[in-house]
Amino acid sequence: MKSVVSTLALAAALTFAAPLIAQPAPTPAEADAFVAEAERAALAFSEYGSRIAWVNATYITEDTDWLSAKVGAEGTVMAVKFAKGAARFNNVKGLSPDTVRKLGILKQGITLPAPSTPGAAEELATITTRLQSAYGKGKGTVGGKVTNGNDLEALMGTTRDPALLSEMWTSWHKVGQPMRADYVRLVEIANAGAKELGFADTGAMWRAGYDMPPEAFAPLMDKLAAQVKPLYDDLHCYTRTKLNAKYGDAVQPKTGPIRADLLGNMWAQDWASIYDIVAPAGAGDVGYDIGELLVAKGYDPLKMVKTGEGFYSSLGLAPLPASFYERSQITKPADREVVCHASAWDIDNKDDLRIKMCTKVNASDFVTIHHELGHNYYQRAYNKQPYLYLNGANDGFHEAIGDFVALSITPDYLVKIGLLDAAKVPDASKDIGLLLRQALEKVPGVPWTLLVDKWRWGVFDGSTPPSAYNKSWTDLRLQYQGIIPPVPRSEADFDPGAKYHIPGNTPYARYFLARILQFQFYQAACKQAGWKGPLHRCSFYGNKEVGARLNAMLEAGASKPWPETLEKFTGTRDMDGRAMLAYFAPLQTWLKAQNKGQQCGWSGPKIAGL
Ligand code: X8Z
Ligand code: ZN
Repeated sequence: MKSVVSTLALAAALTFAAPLIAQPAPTPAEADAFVAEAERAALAFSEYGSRIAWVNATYITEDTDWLSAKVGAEGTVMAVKFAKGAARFNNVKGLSPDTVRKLGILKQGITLPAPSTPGAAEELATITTRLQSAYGKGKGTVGGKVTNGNDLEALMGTTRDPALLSEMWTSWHKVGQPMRADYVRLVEIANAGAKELGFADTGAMWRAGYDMPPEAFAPLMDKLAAQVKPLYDDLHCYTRTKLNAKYGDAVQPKTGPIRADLLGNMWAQDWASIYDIVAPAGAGDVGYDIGELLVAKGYDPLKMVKTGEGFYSSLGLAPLPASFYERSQITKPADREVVCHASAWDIDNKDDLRIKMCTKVNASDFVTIHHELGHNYYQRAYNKQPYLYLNGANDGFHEAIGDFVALSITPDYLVKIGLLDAAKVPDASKDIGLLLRQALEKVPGVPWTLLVDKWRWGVFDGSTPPSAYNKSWTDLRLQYQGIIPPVPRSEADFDPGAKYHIPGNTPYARYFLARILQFQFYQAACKQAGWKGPLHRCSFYGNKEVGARLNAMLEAGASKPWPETLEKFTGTRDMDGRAMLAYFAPLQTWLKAQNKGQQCGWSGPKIAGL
């Protein structure tokens, strides 16, 4: 239905309801026929589901919620039948590799399964719709003024008054409170569904989608996180010192965790907006700000999107269809409630591509546009694949494409597209500033993207009972991010509900993988382009060879195990944090020097294995 995020869920969700003839020993030919019928039926359902989801997300009303819940329940019922049907072929010998792969996708590709109990799928779909729409309609306050979530998000980046920041943070987090009971019930239903499909719980099902033994997935994430943790710790320490200098001991002490609302982002997941506070003193500063450049040059949201498209065109990818501009939601409609959280959609599995954003003219949304377009180009590139392969090599790939492209937004690139005057290109003495700004955008996402699904996995497997939902969230935030809420929390709160992907039920490990993968893709593309300078100055804008190789990776969709696809583009079969570390290496050396004499780190529960 919506966005790429749930395309596969839908794929599986769209599962068909064809009558299955129980046979004691099914044959490979029957498995092939089953898969073919599944793909046919899923494709037929897909556009119907997507159009309803689109209307609901771009026009939240009682009626569109009703429609969305109805189609969601239909999709889930079909998906579950499909997954169960696929399991009939578990022990059949002589299946083709494609059939084995597709049966696997059918068995584990549902985000929230429902059990066969009458009414369960309907109840689950009603809950998920209600949660998503509650988030979309959520409001907070700034100086007592009621403000929508999208505006609050942007204001967290520009406000520097700690009392207002605390108010925005606290009022927005109230959005989660009424979701708690629904979430408890959602977990019960989805877990019952996952058990019927042979999984221990819903989280176990989510971890089964990575072409590796499911039990190897969490340790892999921990290993990758451990690679990058020293860089995060250095950045945390340096940033805390700067925040202390700006706000004083009473707001941000010199030691211990950082106050979560001071980092320029509602969830402290991207700190780029406080570059002005953190910038190296004096000559190291980069001397330009993309948001200011966009405003100065008169960019509007449409021009920002066209500029993003221009990057992909420069690689040799075909332009977006006219329907993209006719049907996308690029800015927030003034007259109705919508889900503002950015997403990319492929309505017809061919070329009815759209983005849904509430774009503001700032640097963060400029990057998000490239991110969303990455999904759209991926979707179009794999549109010749069979239905069950209409997806990323893994979900992290899908999230990484646009981010990897956006890493090419270098000063030289900005000159090429006329945003930055050539005379203003920062010289090598400003590299630390450039890297620091990139680090603020990218590095805090590592612990954050790790912990979101750690929280959900704990909720799904029961180790975090409802009575500890909020405590577990706050503890993980302290443990991994080294941050604390500006005001005390209790189990009357449900802070996870104030982050889109929890009420939106979008698995989040994908963003963790993307954080790692985008630097691997970028390093490989810069090598393909013959780049010789410092990695962070490389832009592959206009490079048709990189474009062709990228397109080959995208066209493969989910047809091959991801290590194969990764190897073709990068030469390695492993996800690896070293590309990210190489990119930031000069900065890390500098941070360590800046942090001399500081008591880095924060107290809190120790992270196992780190
Ligand atoms: O949700 C998104 C995209 C849509 S797939 C805007 N992201 C995560 C987030 O906002 O939390 C991109 C970065 C992480
Ligand atoms: Zn995305």
